[in-house]
Amino acid sequence: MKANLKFILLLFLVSSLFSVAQNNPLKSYGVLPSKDQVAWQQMEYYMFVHFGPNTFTNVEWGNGKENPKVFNPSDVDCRQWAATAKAAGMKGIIITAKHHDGFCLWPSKYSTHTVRESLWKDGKGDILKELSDACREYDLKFGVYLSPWDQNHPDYGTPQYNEVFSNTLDEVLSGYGEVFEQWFDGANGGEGHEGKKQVYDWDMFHKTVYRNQPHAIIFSDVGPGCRWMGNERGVAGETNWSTLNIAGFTPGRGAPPTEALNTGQQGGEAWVPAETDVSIRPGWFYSPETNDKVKSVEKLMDIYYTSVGRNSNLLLNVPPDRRGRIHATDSARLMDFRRAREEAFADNLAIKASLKVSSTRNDAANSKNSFNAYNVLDDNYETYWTTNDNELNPSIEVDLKKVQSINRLLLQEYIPLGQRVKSFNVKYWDAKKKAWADLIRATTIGYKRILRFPAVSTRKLKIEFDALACPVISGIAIYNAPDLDVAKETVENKNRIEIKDWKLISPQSFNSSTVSLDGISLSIDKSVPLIVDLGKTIQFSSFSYKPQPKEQSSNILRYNFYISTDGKNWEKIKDNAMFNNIANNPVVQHVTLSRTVESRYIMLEALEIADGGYQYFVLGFDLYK
Ligand code: FUL
Repeated sequence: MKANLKFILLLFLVSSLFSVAQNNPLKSYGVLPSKDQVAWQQMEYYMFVHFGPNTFTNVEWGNGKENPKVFNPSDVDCRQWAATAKAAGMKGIIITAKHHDGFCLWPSKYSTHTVRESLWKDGKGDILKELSDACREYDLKFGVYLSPWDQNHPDYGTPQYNEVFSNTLDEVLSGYGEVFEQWFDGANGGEGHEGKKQVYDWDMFHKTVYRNQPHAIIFSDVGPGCRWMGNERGVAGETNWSTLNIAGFTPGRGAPPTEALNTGQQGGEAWVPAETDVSIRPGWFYSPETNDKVKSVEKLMDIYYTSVGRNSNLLLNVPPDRRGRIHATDSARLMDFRRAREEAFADNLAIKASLKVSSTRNDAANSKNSFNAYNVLDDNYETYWTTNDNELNPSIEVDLKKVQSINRLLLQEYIPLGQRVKSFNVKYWDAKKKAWADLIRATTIGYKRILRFPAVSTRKLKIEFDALACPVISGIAIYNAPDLDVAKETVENKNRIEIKDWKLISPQSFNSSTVSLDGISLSIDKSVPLIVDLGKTIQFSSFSYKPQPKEQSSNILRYNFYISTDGKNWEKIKDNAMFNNIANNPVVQHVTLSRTVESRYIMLEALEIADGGYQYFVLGFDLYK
């Protein structure tokens, strides 16, 4: 009888505990990612490939009038691209199927500016076919970039173009197997001057994508799948919410402010996570002039921390050369980059740590509790530690069991339940003072956050969270990574001409004696041209203009460039030319002239400023043999 009673009591206890758990299910918080968005976020790192006529013409934006015959790679090998991406640790490849010049890398029936009209394979080739096959072979996902802005198509600027673009999408998305991401570039250099203006039918484009590829992630400034994070330098916001307000905004000129794109918005109405697109070279397309400017492994590691380490995927552009192969320098750099990542994250010093938490959901004492703190140390993203609903400021102590030198902390939230952590404090145990000392304070975690800090020797770390809903932490790891110096990015160009006795003729008030021409720092009224007396007659075939390195700022977008032997009679060498993509990617602009010229005076005349304003910056000017 007594035994029976005990049994009944036990049963009662177990079932009431069970019902506590049942009555206290962990609820999601705010807007949530779709399953496809979670799977996409877990890809973390994949390749961008810019390839097309620009590969052969040394320009960043073709104008659609180029002869399609310029596209004539001697030795295309998409399997080499895929093998390189695979060996680099990437999960997929996105190709510029059609850039702003309208040139299609497949024989589209909706265009007359395609590989079919080129000399490559006698017009019988199809890059999309070769690349999608290679991606399947190497188990990589395949994605496509299609620029809505099209400088070649005769219908551009009319309502018919929307049909054309939708048909083009349909053709690409139905012809080459599964597409994981559809990239819609918002860039449009054609509307500020005499260019044609197109009102895009985004609704129709999205329907076409989803009809063909229901699982595709649509990239644009405002998603809906993922968003541009506001610059092409590889630097996502330190605060980075995957949520954003998108109502009333469009890709391109109607996009939210770049600041909002960079950091996302707490409580934003849609889940639109950040993707960081950046090129391994200064430009997006291959140019022999950038063979010595491939980003260093230190720089790539830095970008890794400011992209994947800041809750963003990394889309790294590696442009094939004129053979149609990834250049040896780029591919060697990718392998070094992979090794550097492996080295940095080889040894998780927390793997055998003991943990102490301020609380655990339901029952901290129960080691079988499915919200147990030790879930943060297993390798399983699906398991996590969390607290009761009302505990928004819990903490976790990680005891490494012996003193270690540490300089990296990796944290992951379980995003299928929403992005919850607003900020967190990291402290380390100061053994001498026998007290916790402040190490770092940071905002937002999201899918993945990696913090870098100067190495400290300690046995214990404590993380204190401040969350919008009880934090759901899926992973914590601690490392001691080799510290790499971010090497200088610019390499001296051998053809640069040293100009010593130059004089600034305009603007007049500037005293040019103290600085060199390649290091001037001028802010000039749009109406005032930059005129330089080079001191003697110089022969040159290209020049470079160094803008302010900030997106959408006061830099020259359109210009005229003149030469003169007497400073009075001028010959126009560049007429209404454009520093392509300077608004989004304000790197040094290198302009090759159509011939070698001889001149004593030069004049750069600004016609349009990137931010639409009335002043422009010149931070350097150079001439090259
Ligand atoms: C920009 C474009 O204008 C560039 O040419 C490049 O394709 C980059 C990825 O997006 O907006």
